[in-house]
Amino acid sequence: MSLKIKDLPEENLFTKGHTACPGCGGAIMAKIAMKVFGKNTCAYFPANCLLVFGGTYPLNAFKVPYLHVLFENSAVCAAGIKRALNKLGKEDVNVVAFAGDGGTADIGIQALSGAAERNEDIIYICYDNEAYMNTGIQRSGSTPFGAWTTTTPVGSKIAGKERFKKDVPRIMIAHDVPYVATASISYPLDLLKKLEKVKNMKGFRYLQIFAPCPTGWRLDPSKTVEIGKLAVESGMWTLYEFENGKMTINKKPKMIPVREYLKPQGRFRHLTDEQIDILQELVKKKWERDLAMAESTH
Ligand SMILES: Cc1ncc(C[n+]2csc(CCOP(=O)(O)OP(=O)(O)O)c2C)c(N)n1
Ligand SMILES: [Mg+2]
Repeated sequence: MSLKIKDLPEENLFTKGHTACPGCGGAIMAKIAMKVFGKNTCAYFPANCLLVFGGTYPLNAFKVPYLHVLFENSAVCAAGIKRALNKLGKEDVNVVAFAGDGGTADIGIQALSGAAERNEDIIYICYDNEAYMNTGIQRSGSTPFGAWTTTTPVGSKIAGKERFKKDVPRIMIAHDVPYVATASISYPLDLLKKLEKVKNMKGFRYLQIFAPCPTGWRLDPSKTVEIGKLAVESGMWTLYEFENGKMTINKKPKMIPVREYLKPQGRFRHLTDEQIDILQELVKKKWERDLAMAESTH
């Protein structure tokens, strides 16, 4: 039976009193994830917003043991602790790394890849806000094409990021681990299902959760959930899971024009019609590719 919102415990293990910006998608992710994972969990954070707004003494919001590790090595730290806990006979502890997209797509990718290749028995969550937000909105490998960041400025010669978003879930699929999924804070039931699944599985589990950042995206903070829905409905973000070699698409996008997703966000305000066409074409190709993969693996 799949988990519903009303089934979640009242108690928060990621509590109020943290210092996230209004409308932070990462905070929503942490609150839901910790309700599913429960008390028997320990968490590992490389440098990121979540650690800073939720795990800094004396304002720590996480009510489970957690450790701040280096930017480069959250996956291997989590894996080492999991092995140590097993040796102590504590095999039922959920060991979870909570990394940002920068700590995943760029700086932590060698540790992530190594841990995945060894099929370490951990849960790795990347909350994807599409830039290095904690240090002031620098572009990461996960920043989408065209987006303004402080390191992809808008000027007369360049206009936002010139390269495309690095597709880390597909890189993880190539590691042939037991479970890889994409999710979004805007689709809580789908997210709950995936969190519950990773909690109850063994081996390396990777979940990349779309987590809008109103501050970095120059978005009205009341629109966090809405923009996450537009990302999925436009095809910019696909909800899927890859389990034991099979890929399943969890939501077929309506394929609304990508422009509808871009419009509310100041980080895309400068885009030309030509750049929007490039993104629209990219979305189409990505969807066709995901669909083909889902069909070929079933
Ligand atoms: C080796 C290293 N380089 C740079 C930093 C500075 N730093 C701390 S948090 C951060 C941004 C993290 O970005 P991301 O992983 O996307 O998480 P977010 O802040 O967006 O939640 C950076 C660059 C650091 N702590 N360690
Ligand atoms: Mg980030």
